[in-house]
Amino acid sequence: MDRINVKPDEQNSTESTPVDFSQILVALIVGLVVLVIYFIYKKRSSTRSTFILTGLCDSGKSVVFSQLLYSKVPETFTSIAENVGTYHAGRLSTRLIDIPGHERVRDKFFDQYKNTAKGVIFVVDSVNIQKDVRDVADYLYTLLSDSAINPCSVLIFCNKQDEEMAKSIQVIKTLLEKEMNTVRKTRTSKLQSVDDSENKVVYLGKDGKDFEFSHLNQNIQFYEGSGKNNELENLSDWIDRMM
Ligand SMILES: Nc1nc2c(ncn2[C@@H]2O[C@H](COP(=O)(O)OP(=O)(O)OP(=O)(O)O)[C@@H](O)[C@H]2O)c(=O)[nH]1
Ligand SMILES: [Mg+2]
Repeated sequence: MDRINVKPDEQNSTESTPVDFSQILVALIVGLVVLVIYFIYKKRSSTRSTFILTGLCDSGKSVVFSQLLYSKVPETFTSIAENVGTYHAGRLSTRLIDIPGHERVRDKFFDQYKNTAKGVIFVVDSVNIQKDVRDVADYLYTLLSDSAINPCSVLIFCNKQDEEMAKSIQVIKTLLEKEMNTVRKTRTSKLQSVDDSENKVVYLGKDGKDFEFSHLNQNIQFYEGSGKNNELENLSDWIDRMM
């Protein structure tokens, strides 16, 4: 009988090597960790985290900005560009952006930052509010109509309360609600008269009811204080709560 001689290493090559499951498991875990880190990083970089100071010229935005960041009153001039700085609260920090109030430039800067905003601080000059109410309400209506602002909390900060002639929060709120009502009427009737369906006017508030801030879905608060005297505790607490 013929014998078949098979060399030992030839014999081995026909057997399958056992699969090392522990290596596959390690590779899977590493892949999973990398994916989780990637998604956390992506989410962080795309979430809204900045706070924007806006409002009419001379309302005191740059003074508030400087007090919050450096605890000092700056020598201010009409801003022509934004101020950007880091606001610290304990171990946390966030970016604060002071937008110039001048009509010609504020939209450009606001558009640049609005999608990064978590909160918008709308600064009002409590002394001149009666004189300025039309412009203040008009700008505020435009801001609140902007869909980019929908996810933000909005703080209407009634500044310059150190002045004797400053109006109280309640007076300012009532003045603004009345004027926002007029702005809404004017904008919607203008649109109907020209039948301009391209330029959509956002109807803020409840249909058929006078305008009230409480009718809006957004979280809108009114606080008062003084940038000049660094009476900004309620404002900084509001930022701290959202950081
Ligand atoms: N009395 C008083 N004056 C203030 C206060 N805050 C700001 N001011 C004064 O208001 C004026 C305008 O202040 P700014 O901070 O430059 O105003 P702003 O809103 O940055 O103005 P723009 O940069 O032009 O948009 C300056 O003369 C400030 O000294 C305040 O709390 N009380
Ligand atoms: Mg300024």
